[in-house]
Amino acid sequence: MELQTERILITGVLGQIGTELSSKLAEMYGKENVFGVSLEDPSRAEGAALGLYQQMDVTNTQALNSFIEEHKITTVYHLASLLSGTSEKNPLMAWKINLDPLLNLLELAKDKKIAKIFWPSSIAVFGRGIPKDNVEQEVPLNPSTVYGISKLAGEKWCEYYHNKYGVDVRSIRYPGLISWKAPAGGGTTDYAVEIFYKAIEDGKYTSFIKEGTAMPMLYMDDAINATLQLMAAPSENLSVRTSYNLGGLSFTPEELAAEIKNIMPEFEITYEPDFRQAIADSWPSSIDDSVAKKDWGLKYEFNITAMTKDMLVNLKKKLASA
Ligand code: AKB
Repeated sequence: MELQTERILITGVLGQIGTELSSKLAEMYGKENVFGVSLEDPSRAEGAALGLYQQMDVTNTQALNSFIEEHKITTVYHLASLLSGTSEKNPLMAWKINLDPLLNLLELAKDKKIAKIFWPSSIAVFGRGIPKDNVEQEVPLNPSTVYGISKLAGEKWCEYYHNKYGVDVRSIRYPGLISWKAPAGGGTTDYAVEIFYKAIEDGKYTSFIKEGTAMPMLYMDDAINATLQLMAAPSENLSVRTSYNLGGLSFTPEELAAEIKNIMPEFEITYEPDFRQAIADSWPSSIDDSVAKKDWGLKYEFNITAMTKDMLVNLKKKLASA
């Protein structure tokens, strides 16, 4: 196969990560070389930075493979996934959606029909038997959620296809991602996005995660930069072919509320934990990402204060113009 221009497909393109990643990739490679698919109605893709959008269920292997062939796709950012909360409610569907399309793409890469894959894993791969803080890259992985189990299996498949067939698949264990352009959906860390919407709309927020629960989080700008850095790194620099730890920030709901209060003094937070508290309790509080820093130069720009300020400014503007 001759690969000259990078032609990129993003699955789950209208989701929280895909919305921002597609704009960046369009700037880098030209909009005409960035393609997107998701379950959403095409009307939702109006204005997206995409050469072409198609409504598609990525578990439909035939539809996905025909699209890849027809548009001469070279690189796939496979973001379509069910997150932790939704997966807990639909375990078998989560397994199917989170694993089957990944295996199909790994097979395509093995057969040299695509050249490179990015696949998101999660801090959900961690579980019991390890310290809560500064969790290192290589530790025993004992996830207790169906989402974590599916991500752990996916990581091992990525490593297997790389070691056995030389497939160039790269992955990051994302922490909770915070962003204002597209809403989060179905995750345990979503409270840290919802809190901003409610602060602006109602001046108060009831958190489904209780006080004292620290989780690893990251602002979307830093997550997108890290993803692009990893994908641009020379293959020989990458020592991890399961998935790289990404630490970012670590904070509790009350610490985030205090940052919001610094800008909006009238803001109030209350707590009503639900089933997602048990998921949060099974995850680490903070992550050691020194391997990503060493292998491909991971770095961050946003701390919790800068992130809070940026979120409030941009989300206020967005909601005012809606
Ligand atoms: C979730 O909460 O499910 C996700 C994740 C940490 O992978 N944001």
